Amino acid sequence: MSIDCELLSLLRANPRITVLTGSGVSAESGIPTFRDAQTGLWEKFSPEELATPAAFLANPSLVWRWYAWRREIIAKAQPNPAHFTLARMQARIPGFTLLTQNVDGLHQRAGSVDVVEYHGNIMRSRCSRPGCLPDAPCGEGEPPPCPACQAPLRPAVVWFGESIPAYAHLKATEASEDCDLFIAIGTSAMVYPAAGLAELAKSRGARFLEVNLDKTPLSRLADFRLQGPAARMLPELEQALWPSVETP
Ligand code: BV8
Repeated sequence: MSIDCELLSLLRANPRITVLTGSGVSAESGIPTFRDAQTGLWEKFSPEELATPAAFLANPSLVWRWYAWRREIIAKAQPNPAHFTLARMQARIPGFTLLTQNVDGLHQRAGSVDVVEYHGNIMRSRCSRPGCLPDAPCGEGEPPPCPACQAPLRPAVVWFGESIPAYAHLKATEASEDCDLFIAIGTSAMVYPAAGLAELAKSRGARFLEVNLDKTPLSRLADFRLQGPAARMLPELEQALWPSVETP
């Protein structure tokens, strides 16, 4: 794969880089993307139907079991070369911020630090009563009761119709406003406000690289595109940048 030499010179000029990942980065770890049809028991539901406060209110047990099914898949998954490459890039580039829409925690397991989890983390649970426990241990039950107030626990993710946690929103906005290069990897750019971050970066003068299997609504904004699987594209980008680096 030949990489745009303008992109390589930009990457070599110690730029401030903000990366936004979506479920396409975890696809090669065996975690279904949101666009992939759900399988088995869950094939008759769409994620948008289940990942909402209304769905949880109406049928907490169904929603809890959907998340338990996803947690099981994630617990068995391993980070893939895309995750590891991003962790190495973060270690080598001082002004590197990683934002993720993914809730699987694979970036952290690959060694990335200070990951901004824009939509939370599926492996953590919190009390469904606002202001109660923000992080609670899971006991028995589908869903288990909060150990503090007995209200149902819920996964610590951001559902459709819920606001982005203030800290994540602030960090992501700042990192998108103040970067030289914004990189969107494995996201269909369908969900807002995450999908608006690339446009925000561009409006502040950043260049934009999109890494994806296909085109997306963001492709028209891209200064550079790497079309292909992230687990191959990112290691190849790393090799072109730093030929000596040993990628396992
Ligand atoms: C908000 C956590 C303000 C949960 C997720 C009506 C009422 C309220 C809000 C709205 C509304 N209508 C619209 C909205 C806004 C709404 C929204 O955007 N809806 C969409 C459906 C139109 N957004 C919200 O509600 C957000 N909050 O607006 O707050 C507010 C508050 C109250 C009232 C009004 C407004 C909150 C959204 C957060 C939802 N939570 N996740 C959980 O996981 O269960 S979203 C979830 O879906 C993911 O986190 C991610 O963000 C999204 C999936 O997108 P992708 O990651 O991009 O994945 P996808 O499968 O789509 O695409 C994969 C891509 O990878 C593809 O492009 C594919 O080509 C590529 N790919 C595949 N394999 C590879 C690859 N690329 C490279 N390599 C590969 N191997």
